[in-house]
Amino acid sequence: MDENGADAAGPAGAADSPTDPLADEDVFRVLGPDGSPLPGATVPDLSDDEFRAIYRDLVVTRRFDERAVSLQRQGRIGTYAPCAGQEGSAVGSTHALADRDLISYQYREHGAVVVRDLLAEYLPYWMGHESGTEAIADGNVFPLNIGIAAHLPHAVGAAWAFDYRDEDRVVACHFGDGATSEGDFHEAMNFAGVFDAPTLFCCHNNGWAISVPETRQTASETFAQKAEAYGFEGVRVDGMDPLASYAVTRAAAERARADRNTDDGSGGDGGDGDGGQGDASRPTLIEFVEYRFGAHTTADDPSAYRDPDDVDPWRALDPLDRMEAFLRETGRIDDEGVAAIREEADGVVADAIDFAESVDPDPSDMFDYAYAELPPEVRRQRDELLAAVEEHGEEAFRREE
Ligand SMILES: Cc1ncc(C[n+]2csc(CCOP(=O)(O)OP(=O)(O)O)c2C)c(N)n1
Repeated sequence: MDENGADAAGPAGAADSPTDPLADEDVFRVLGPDGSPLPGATVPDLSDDEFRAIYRDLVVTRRFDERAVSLQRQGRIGTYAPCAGQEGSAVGSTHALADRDLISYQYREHGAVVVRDLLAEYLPYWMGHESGTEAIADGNVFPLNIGIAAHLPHAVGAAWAFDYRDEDRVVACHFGDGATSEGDFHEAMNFAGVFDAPTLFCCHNNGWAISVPETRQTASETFAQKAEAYGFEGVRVDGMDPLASYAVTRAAAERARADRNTDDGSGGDGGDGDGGQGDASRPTLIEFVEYRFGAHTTADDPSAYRDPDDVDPWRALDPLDRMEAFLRETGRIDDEGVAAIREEADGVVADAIDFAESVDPDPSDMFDYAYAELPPEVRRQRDELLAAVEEHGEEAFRREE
């Protein structure tokens, strides 16, 4: 068996991988596979421009993803985590938030950064520049997190702080199904449930944690049901349906805001219109059921652990195709509109790449962000580096092309 869990008999876990995306009836959907609203489904009450903005952000995210993989192959960025297939949940859910709400994500939800219009500022991160994580803070996005589930307690802490300070803000914390096997997930969920921290736990069940299929990740029937143990609601939604992702996140954010700012005499009603007499603020666990079309990262080869044919039924649910079909069918976009958005996306991504490649890295950056005050040993290392740069010149420390 190799390090990906595959053996000579074929991809390990292939039989366990989810192959029928529509089999589970408890998954909330607005759009059918062809982009038509399902019978009886409530389409979110958005303006034509808002619907088109969701589509535009999906297209920008897909374009970014294609270019990022290509940049990595050319050696122009480091290892990258592709998101194709998963744009609907990141984009749809972020559109459902207020700009003041905080996003804490894992490493694959690039669509959230696109919605916050921070692509150019963010891309330098993938080139190894610390400025890429610093800049997105201005758009209320925490730096991405490679340590699986390690950001969940921090996200809940931030949410609890918003509550403590009577700030009308919620936190959307994104992570994969693999994160649910970490202690941090359970500690964060428990704390949020006990202390009403206004947190949206956004679990992206993309079928895999690298080579581990979801059926080997948990013996629970669903990831959403784990919320029950912590005393709050868990919902399953089609993460490849941007409108369903929007609707579920919107409802969860309203639940998290409920009856906030009411015990300080401010008269706020948390936006639920009941003068503050409504239900208590509650967190929600949202399980986005979706699929990763490509590799885990540019360092991974998924053919080692899954049958490439398994992807096909999920490609039929492509979030971009469904959103485009919905817009066309409802007369909100035509060929010209689609072409204009694609052209705009090409430009936005090209500009982001130009910007990122123009960033002049400062080697001392690597010491600047972990500590408010540098511990003596780290300060000594920084001073040593700066002295060496002074003596030998910066060029001596740059990688040879
Ligand atoms: C604490 C920790 N353990 C192991 C890893 C190695 N690792 C990187 S990504 C990954 C899989 C994560 O899968 P999942 O949470 O489902 O998210 P996905 O990559 O599928 O989006 C693992 C185990 C890590 N980064 N952090």
